[in-house]
Order: sequence, then structure tokens, then C-alpha cells
Amino acid sequence: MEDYLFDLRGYLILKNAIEPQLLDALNAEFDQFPRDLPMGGWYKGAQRRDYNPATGMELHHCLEIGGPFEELIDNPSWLAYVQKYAGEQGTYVEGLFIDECITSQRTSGGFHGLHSGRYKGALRGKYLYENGQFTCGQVNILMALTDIGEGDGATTIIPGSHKSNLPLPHPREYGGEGGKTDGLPECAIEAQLKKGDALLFVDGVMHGGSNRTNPGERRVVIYRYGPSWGRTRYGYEYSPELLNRLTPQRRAILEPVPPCRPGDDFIPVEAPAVARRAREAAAK
Ligand SMILES: O=C(O)CCC(=O)C(=O)O
Repeated sequence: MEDYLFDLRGYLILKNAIEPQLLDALNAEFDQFPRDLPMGGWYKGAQRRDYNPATGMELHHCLEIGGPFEELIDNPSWLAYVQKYAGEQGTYVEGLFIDECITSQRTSGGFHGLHSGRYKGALRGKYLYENGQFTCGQVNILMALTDIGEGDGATTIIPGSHKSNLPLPHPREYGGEGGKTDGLPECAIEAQLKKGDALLFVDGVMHGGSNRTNPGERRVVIYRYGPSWGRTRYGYEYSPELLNRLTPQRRAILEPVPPCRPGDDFIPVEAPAVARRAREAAAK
């Protein structure tokens, strides 16, 4: 049923995906964020880089902060889904890579205009199901650290738009293409979440964040998973300090294929799952 719904709508809601202790630890990290950090300013290896002035404070590359952010990399609540949907399973490049990881705090007046959709969409966000297999370019996990109900600025999705052939009419009326938004097209839904829930969606589905009108702030973390051969959107690189302290499974998701530079004294290996299969075959 889940695969059917993901294929049909382009998203799934994973209830209680983050256990309460981890949720508390993440919220404690958010409490420490310097709210006056200027655009471009760094905080523990993450950089403030709001997508646009309406989206609110966003720290990119938040995995460098460490601690609870590392535990999210291979969280069992979604790992098998992202492996299946975006991990190129069964191919010579099987594996995952997190190509963007951000924190987002949105206060009253903030929103993220509708964007994406299949029509003229980038290959990076494409949805594809072929030969009995999912091959998505990017699958996002948006984790709610606060309850996100009416007026809280829930993520909006146009279900099925990852397969649509036509553009959304009048996108600027819904905050798209730099417009402002007071409402949503009737084909859109608000993915309201309880804290601890996660929204999984293919980036190729049309989505955005509705107007936050309530006081207080919406807190989310977003990890974008793609295939092992991806690279980060803005050129951020995971530091050796971070990579070296990770478990092998987590490291393989941030550095699926270790770099091999001219003169290096080793023969490079394939993507982790492929290398594992080769080892197993050799051992037989
Ligand atoms: O902030 C949101 O709810 C939507 C996030 C978004 O548009 C994105 O992940 O590209």
C-alpha cells in the first residue's frame, strides 16, 4: 500500500518517525542557534543560507553540528524507503548520498512558494518507476520538531504532480516564481504533522510551505537523499572530522565513494553495496 500511495501521490507521512529522546535533543540544539546569525554566517560548521527572504532562518549543512543530527542519517524509520526509492538498488551504483541537509525555523509571515513538479523539472528531482523499480533523483525527509497544524505553515503538496504534464496555472498566486501566497490551489493539500512525524516526498512533486500565521515558530529538519553518485547542491563538503567520527553505515551515506586523487596509493572501490557484493562473491 505504501509503494502504491507513494507512486500515486508522490509523498508519504511517516508517523512517530523520530523517538522522543532524539526529538528533545534536536530541539535543544535549535534552542542554541544564534537567532541573529547573519546570512552567510557560520555556526558549528553549518551556514545560514535562507532559500529566500520569506522562508526564514535556514542553516545549511547542519550535519556538521553533529550529535543528534548524525543520528538522523540512517534513521530506521525512513532508511529502507529512501534506499528503495532513490538508492538505485540492484545497479552498479547502488547506494545513497545526502545532498542537502538543513534546519528551518519559520515564524509568522513566513512561507515557501510552490515550486517543482514534473513539468520542465530538473533530472535531479525526477520521479521514475520502470521495470518494477523506483529510480527517483531525490527523496526528501522533512522532520517536524514542532506540531504543524492549521496556521503553522505546513508543507503543501500537489499530489500526483510528480507525473503531471502541464504547468500549474498562475503559480505566482501561490507564492511560486517569487509571488506572494494567501491561499492554495484546490488541488493542493497541507501535510499537517505532529512533532516527531516525517514527511517523505519526491522532490519532483510540486511542493512548498504554506503561510505561517500563528505566533511561535515552526521547526523542521530536511535531509535530501539521492543516489550514491550525487553531489551537494551548493558545493558544501562534509569535513574529515565529521566523516571520521561516523559509523561505517553513516559514513557510506555521506561519502559513498571515497575520493581518489592523482598519485593516491590505492585502487578506488565502487559504491558501498557494489563493493560488498564483490567481496561476498570473492569469499565464496
Ligand atoms: O518549508 C517547507 O515546508 C517546504 C520545504 C521545501 O519547499 C523544500 O524542501 O523544497
